[in-house]
Amino acid sequence: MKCRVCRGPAIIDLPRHNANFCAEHLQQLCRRQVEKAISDHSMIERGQRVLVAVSGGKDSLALWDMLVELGYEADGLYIALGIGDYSDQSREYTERFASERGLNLRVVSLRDDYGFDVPTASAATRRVPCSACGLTKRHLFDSAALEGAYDVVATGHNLDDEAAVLLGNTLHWDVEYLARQLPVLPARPGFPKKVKPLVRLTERETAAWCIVRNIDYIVEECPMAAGNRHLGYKDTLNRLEARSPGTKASFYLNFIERMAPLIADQRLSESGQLSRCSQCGAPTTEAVCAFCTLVSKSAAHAPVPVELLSRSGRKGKGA
Ligand code: Q46
Ligand code: ZN
Ligand code: ZN
Repeated sequence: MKCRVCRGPAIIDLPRHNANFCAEHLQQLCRRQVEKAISDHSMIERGQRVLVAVSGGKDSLALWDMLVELGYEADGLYIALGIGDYSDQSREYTERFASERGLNLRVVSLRDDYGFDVPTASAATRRVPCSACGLTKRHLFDSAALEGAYDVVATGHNLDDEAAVLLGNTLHWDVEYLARQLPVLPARPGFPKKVKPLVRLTERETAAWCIVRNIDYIVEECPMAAGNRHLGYKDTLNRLEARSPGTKASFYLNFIERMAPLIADQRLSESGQLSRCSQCGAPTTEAVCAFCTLVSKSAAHAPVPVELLSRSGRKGKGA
């Protein structure tokens, strides 16, 4: 097996590119795909400060590594969600990555800083765990970005994630969600700009990046994700991809290029009438925002062990 570029020994075959690559040219390919995503969608300008949402998994650590390598000023934010051993280990991987590279990492602990964790919030609010978790993460990333005067929040959603969400939205013809499924969300009053620079890379490619770059990451998935629909869509797409390499990329990237512009006017109005939360100042349609409501219910609830809830998670990444 020879590298397509240098004809040296290859370490990975990528059927969607109909080629094999050595470690050096795999990195070149990944860098080019990320640079293309950033420039095609005007994600980050030179000199802007980026806050990377890091979870300790391969995608977010690869993203942080690539952004720094590409010369962006990128700090990390890790949220300790209190999901048992999974959270403890993912925090260790994240902290080790940051300290070995001398990068700035901010850690927010739901239990220490807000008096609750995701399993308890799920029980206290009767939301599925990923809903309570997603709401919490969105709020904390938004507020940390605004407080720290970051220009952009970057998340590690990859091609597999986005294609799976697209498949779900398409199967339900959820036009409003389809119209919003873009790799960039512009800043709005009270909300930072959000970008997904890995949308042109598969998870196999981000995992390979981590291996060749000596990045140790948590391999286990969040226990709350087990059996969710998102994983089912990924599995379906993987089977299509195995039969016809390139299907996943063409499904998602052609949607973004050809279809999304045609349905752009179906986007839900997100500006609406927003006031400020009386407790935290975040934009909200109510007197108190959904996050502050969740905090007050969850912090008053007795802690719920993760084992009680780990089978009820419904949604993975994208929450
Ligand atoms: S961490 Fe949170 Fe994910 Fe776990 S509880 Fe769900 S949303 S699956 S990316
Ligand atoms: Zn090569
Ligand atoms: Zn609030």
